[in-house]
Amino acid sequence: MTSTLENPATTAAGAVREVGVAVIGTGFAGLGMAITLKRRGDTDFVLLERAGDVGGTWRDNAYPGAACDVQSNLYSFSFAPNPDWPRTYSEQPEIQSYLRSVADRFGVREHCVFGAEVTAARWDDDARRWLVSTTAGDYRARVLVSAAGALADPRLPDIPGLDSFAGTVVHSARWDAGHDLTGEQVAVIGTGASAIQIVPAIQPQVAGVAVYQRTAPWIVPRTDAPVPAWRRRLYRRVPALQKAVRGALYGVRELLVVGMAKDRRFLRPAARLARAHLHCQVRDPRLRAALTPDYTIGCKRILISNDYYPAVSAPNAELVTAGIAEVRPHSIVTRDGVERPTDTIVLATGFHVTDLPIAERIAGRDGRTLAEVWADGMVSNRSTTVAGFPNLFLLVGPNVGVGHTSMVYMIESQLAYVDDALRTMAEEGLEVLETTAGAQRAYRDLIAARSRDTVWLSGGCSSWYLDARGHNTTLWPDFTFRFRRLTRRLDRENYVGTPAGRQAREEVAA
Ligand code: N01
Repeated sequence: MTSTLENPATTAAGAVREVGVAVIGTGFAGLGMAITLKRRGDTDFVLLERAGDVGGTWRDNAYPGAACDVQSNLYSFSFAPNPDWPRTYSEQPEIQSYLRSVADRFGVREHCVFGAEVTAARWDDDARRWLVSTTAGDYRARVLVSAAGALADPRLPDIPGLDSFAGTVVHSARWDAGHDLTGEQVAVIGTGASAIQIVPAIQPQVAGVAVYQRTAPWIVPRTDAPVPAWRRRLYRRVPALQKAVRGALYGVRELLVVGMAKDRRFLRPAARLARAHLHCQVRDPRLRAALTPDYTIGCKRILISNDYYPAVSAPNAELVTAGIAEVRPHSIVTRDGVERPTDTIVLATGFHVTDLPIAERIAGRDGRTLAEVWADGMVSNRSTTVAGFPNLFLLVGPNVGVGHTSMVYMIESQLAYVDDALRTMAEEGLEVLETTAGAQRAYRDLIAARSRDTVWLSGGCSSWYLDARGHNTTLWPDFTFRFRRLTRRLDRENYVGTPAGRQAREEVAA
């Protein structure tokens, strides 16, 4: 594909722009896809971004205390190491600025159309193109890549009376930086990865913070530290050293898979560490009991923090475990009848993951949306393609999530797969490439078999990793290097390809 695209500005009203590849989103996945395309010499593509800047999840999650709980040396693109990470675990502003600098360095920004929310995408079987409608105009694309992310759309809890609340309600992923919490009575609902970062960040500032906990999380110490200037210099002079550190971090984290997916006994040291951490940081036995998890470690994401337990133990903090009965205009009432005056409610209640909103907007060959096809659970071939949805690639799709290591590693594995699919299409002169239902069934069976003995299914918790039927449709249930091996090359035998000018039906029958 060669480019005729000089300026991917908003299309004129009514005009439909022709592009080779339309990519939805500009987070790690979208940017990575753009860079992969450029490396192929392909510049005929657009990145459709609903917001006004690149960054995706890391742009949107700008709540106080937002930081990554995977070391930055690992949580970054392998092809764009950053010797200047200021800390072992970076905070949101550094990660966002890294993504912006990657976009600039690789010339991705000129392909971005900002303010372009994809409202619908439909495969036109006659034209063999994706028709993509956005709030900034319409596109016709040969290939559609959804890099919309799994942690993109906030999940709001269904709590009686929440709509009647007269104060401020804010979700962790839609933080209002202009709202000053100083001196307020704040309610934080949820105790996941986001909440345990928000609570210590706001506790010193507010008059009072009530943390509404439904399930106590497992928390281990955060071994964070500033990266000294000499080490940054060393990384700059000897990039191989930073690469080696990255490799070591990857290897150590991968050991967790043994405990989570193979043999539960290997999780015991992590559980002991978490219990000792709680014991050291919380002296009050009643509070400690309330903070003690009642399920196997690893069933939900293992959290890392040194300041969450001290924050909930502070005199102006309260851990509320009674369960929320209702929200009133100026208070929250728990099931034990206690009413707590509240000025601001922080919803740290997670995201739509097993019911991705983007899936409701992408319709395949027979007109059904991904959401409809996935009504009984998300299925795919190699987490990336779906039967009935030709020339569509999903990044951060079903069963590609990881709780123990860097998501960027998984994204790069998928990028190699998409790259090989595009190469195959070009080499074989294929206009259409579609995976088979059989390949999808085989992949679903592989996921089910490898998930069977994992802590996510039998660890005694409910988590966003599982769908409404209790199936693992989000996590990759094995070592991540096995996913990389599986996606290194396109499994050509699992695809039907249609050359330009040939009838698709003939090909499928052949
Ligand atoms: O969301 P979550 P999150 N009433 O879904 C509770 C990534 N991340 O935004 O456990 C009361 O994990 C819910 O309770 P329960 C990371 O992958 C990464 O914190 O279901 N409570 C839970 O406590 C993470 O896994 C970083 O019983 C309600 C919380 O809300 C993912 O994002 C940082 C409720 C939701 O937890 C999501 O994390 C932050 C209700 N009606 C996030 N509904 C890094 O550092 C929900 N809850 C990389």
